[in-house]
Formats: sequence, structure tokens, C-alpha cells
Amino acid sequence: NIDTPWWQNGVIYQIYPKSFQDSTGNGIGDLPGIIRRLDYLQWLGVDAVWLTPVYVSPQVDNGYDIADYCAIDPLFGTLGDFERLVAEARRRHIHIVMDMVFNHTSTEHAWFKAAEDPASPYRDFYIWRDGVNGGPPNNWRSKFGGSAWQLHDASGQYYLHSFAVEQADLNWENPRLRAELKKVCRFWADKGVEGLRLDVINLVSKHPGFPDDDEGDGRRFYTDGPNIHQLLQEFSEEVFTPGGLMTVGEMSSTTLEHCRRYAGLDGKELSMTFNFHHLKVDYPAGAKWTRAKPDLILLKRLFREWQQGMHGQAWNALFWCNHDQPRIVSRLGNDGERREVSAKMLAMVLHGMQGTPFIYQGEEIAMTNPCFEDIGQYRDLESLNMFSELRVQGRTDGELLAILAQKSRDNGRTPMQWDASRNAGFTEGDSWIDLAANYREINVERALNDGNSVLHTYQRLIALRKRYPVITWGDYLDLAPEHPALWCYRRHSGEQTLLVMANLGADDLRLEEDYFAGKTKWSLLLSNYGDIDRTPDSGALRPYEAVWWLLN
Ligand code: TEU
Repeated sequence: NIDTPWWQNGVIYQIYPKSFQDSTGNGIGDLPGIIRRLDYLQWLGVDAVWLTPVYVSPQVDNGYDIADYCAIDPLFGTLGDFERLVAEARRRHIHIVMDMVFNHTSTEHAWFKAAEDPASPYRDFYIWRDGVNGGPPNNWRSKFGGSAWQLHDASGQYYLHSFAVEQADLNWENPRLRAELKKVCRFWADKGVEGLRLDVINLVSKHPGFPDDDEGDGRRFYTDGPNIHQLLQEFSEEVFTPGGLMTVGEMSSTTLEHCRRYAGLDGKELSMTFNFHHLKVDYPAGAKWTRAKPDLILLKRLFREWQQGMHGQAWNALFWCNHDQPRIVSRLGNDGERREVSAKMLAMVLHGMQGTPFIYQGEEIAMTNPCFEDIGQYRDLESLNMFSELRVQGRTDGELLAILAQKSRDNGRTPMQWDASRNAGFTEGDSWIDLAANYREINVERALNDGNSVLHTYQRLIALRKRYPVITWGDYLDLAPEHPALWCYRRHSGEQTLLVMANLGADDLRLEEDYFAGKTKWSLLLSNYGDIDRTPDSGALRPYEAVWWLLN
């Protein structure tokens, strides 16, 4: 209905500009390159595009270390290119969502340069503390390894950096700092931006007194800090709501209770939240840097808890992939001979749920992890830091490369595979990062020409969400929660019932129960095996088979 905001039954496509489309031949994707691909995104049917940062940055953390929030880095083009992108997207009814990295700036930012002088009014834009016993103020660890504190020799104090040394945390207790960040939001809203993705936004309220992290591994960061909700309410009242901005908060290590408030339907804070619990089912005891098989029962339980816990209260952002995560077909599917059918299955499971689905560039053609074999192919500082840190602890290069091949953030950062030409049509120059070697077989051009491709399945799923309100508004009931391989859930609202059935495994699956409740009036909406005459009583699912049924 007309008063449903666009993001409640729409789909958002995430672009990592550095790896999407290069237009200058320098091997790095850019804004004019994105404009060239808008017709493709319109064909796909997405409602919005989220760009990860394209602001002025030294690129230590690929743009998440920002040196000027209101200027486009020449690497990606000009502000004029951005304004053209907004206009061209709007012509195609595509909203633009920008990435706001407000927990920290680059140490090259003018604010930080000024703040290096203790007498500067910008000093308390950041978090400075005296050392303790000749060492850092506490035992907090950076997400990228090492202490979260860096000694600033000139002033003799330490500054906090939850991420890289070159990413200094901002002091959100300072109202003057918050006023500057509100101006940044308004600057981009005035340029036609209609949504904001808020980077690690639940880290910005720091625990007063900065006590040692005596429980965790020093990396608890004290997420969901004491006044985080007030801070978000302030931004919502003063900027997000008046600007009509969609907001999606990236919530690192958070809880369902917090997200019911962060993403509450009352609109007091944000529109929706990303949480990451479902993408840690292959982190045994929370350890990312290990090779591990995913726990699929836990995966279903987490989705069940969040779907039911948020239903009618708050709004989920649904995703499998992003620029920090490995490719989902390699992680939870089968990126070998059953790549396409397993990728379609994973898409069908996610897109049948309540929330706003995000599609990360390349996910729609089932791009795989690149399986780099040499540490020299990696670019991500989190991965490179991990490699050197664990090597010192005696792990062999072979072991570490095997872990990186499964867990590195670079798995999602290889260039978009457009066609079978050199560098998959991404660049005519030398790419900043290697492409996956399979781009001649896995690319958009080939998928467009194959009506049974993963790409066409994504296009159908996006259209189905618009056609059946039960997908947007229905409740969620898992019909086989303890089954090790069957994922079968029911969505119901008003007079519509959708049944999603999926075989998560590589073997045929016999269905023991009658999940159709004896009803015979089910019609087949979608099958990843391309069936059109399937009936509900088949009693079995083929490997990675997924089916959507609608009760008439
Ligand atoms: O990511 C937040 C974050 O914690 C990531 O480091 C990710 O969760 C982790 O690497 C998974 O192990 C955001 C951005 O998405 C990421 O690209 C940035 O590096 C990070 O914040 C700092 O801005």
C-alpha cells in the first residue's frame, strides 16, 4: 500500500565501488563505471543501491578510513560524477544509500591533524587517555590485531582506535562532534541521498572509565554502550526522520533486545539493523580464524529467534554476503558441481523471510571465493595482520593460507565478473586485486543469456516480494527446527500462506512429515530445479533443492 516506505518491500543492492566497474583503466572501479551498469541494476529490479565509502581516504582500510566526509576521492571520480549517478539512478527509480563511517576517521582527517595539539578545540573530537604503568590505558584489543590504543609521541597520550591505528575513534560524548556529523548527513541528503548505512554504529557509545575487558579477549569493545539509544534517538529526531532517510545500522556483536529498539517500527532510532550472528556459525567458540564446517541447526535457530523476535516490533536487514564476508555459495552451499542449484537455494531461503534483503555485488551470479594461493594476492589489512600475527605464533603459511581462503574479507572483494573478456570486463588496466580464476564461466553476460541462471532466480525473487504481501508482513514458523538438513518454514498473514522448503545438504532428503498439513491447494511459485509441474506430495527433496509453495 502507498504508505509503506520503499525499503519495506524493496531490495537493496550493495556495491563495493573499488571492485564494481572501472571506467578509466587504472584498475580501480569508479562512479562513472557504476553509471554504466545502472541499466543492469534496473533490469534486475533492485530498489536501491548502497555504495561503500567513496570519500577522500588514504585507503588503509579501503575507504573506511575517511579523511574528508564531504568530498569524493579522485580515485572514484568527482562530486559531479556523484550528482550524475544520483540523477541517472533516480531516472531508473533507484534510491542511493551512502555509507556513514562515524565511529572513527582517518588520522589524515583535518580534525585529527588539529587534535594532535592538546590545546586544540578539536582535541576532544577524539578519545585521548594517559598511559598506565608505562603502557596503554587498558587491555582493549583492536579488531585488526594489537592494542586498541596508540601512543601519540608528540602529546604523550594514547588515542583509541577500535580498528586500524590509522582509524582514530571519535568522541560521541562531544556535542560539537555530533553537530559536525549531522552536517555530513544533511550534506549528502541535500545531494539526493535517500538512505544511510551506519558503520559499526553500536560502538560509538564508549563505556565510561574505559575499564579493562576482564572477561572477553579484550575485543568486546563494549558494544551497545550506555547511551547508545539516546544518541541514535537524537540523530533520528534531528536528521534521519526530518530528512526522510532510510537508515540501516551495522550492529557488531549486539543482541536481539537491543535491535528491537534500534530498528523499532516506532521509527525512534533506525529503520533496520544488520546483525552478524548467523554469519558466525562457522566460528567455533567465536573464533573466526579457524577452518570449520557451519552448524546448520544453529543457523536455523538464529534466524528463527530473530524472525520471531523482531516480527511486528522491528525490522531486519537480511543478507548473506557483504564486502567483509566470504561468498555464501562457498561458505554454506557447494561451489563445485552444484554451485548454481545451491546458490539459488540459499537465495530462496533468505528472500522468503521478513525484512529487507540486501544483495551484494556478484552474489546474484553465485560468484565464489577466489581461493588465492599466495599471501601476495591479499589486500585486506585484517587478513594481512592476522597472517603475520598467527605466523609469529608458529602457524605454517600453508595452514594460514587455507584459513584465509575460507575466511578472508578479500573473498568478497574480487572484481565483479561481467563477461568472459580480459579481467571479466571489470577493467582494461591491471586490477588492484586479482580476479577469481573462474570468471570466464561465471559472469553476468553468460547468466543473462541463461533463463535458468542464478541471476534470473534473483530477478524472480525480487519480483515475487513485490507481488505477495505475505513475504513482507507474514509471521515465521519453522516446521522442522531440529532437522539437520531440512529448512522448512511457513509465512502467514491475512489470507496468504507461503511455504519455503529447502534441502541444505548434498544428499537426497526424504520428507517424513506432512508439511503441507494435508492441504492440496498449494501452487508452485518457484523451484530451483526449474520444475513447473511439481506437486506437494513428492515426499522427497533432491540435493540442495528448494521450493516455494503458495496456499491458494
Ligand atoms: O565492519 C565492522 C567489522 O567489525 C568488520 O571488521 C567485520 O565485522 C569483521 O571484519 C568480520 O570479522 C565495518 C566495515 O564493514 C568494515 O569494512 C570496516 O573495516 C570496519 O567497519 C571499520 O570501519
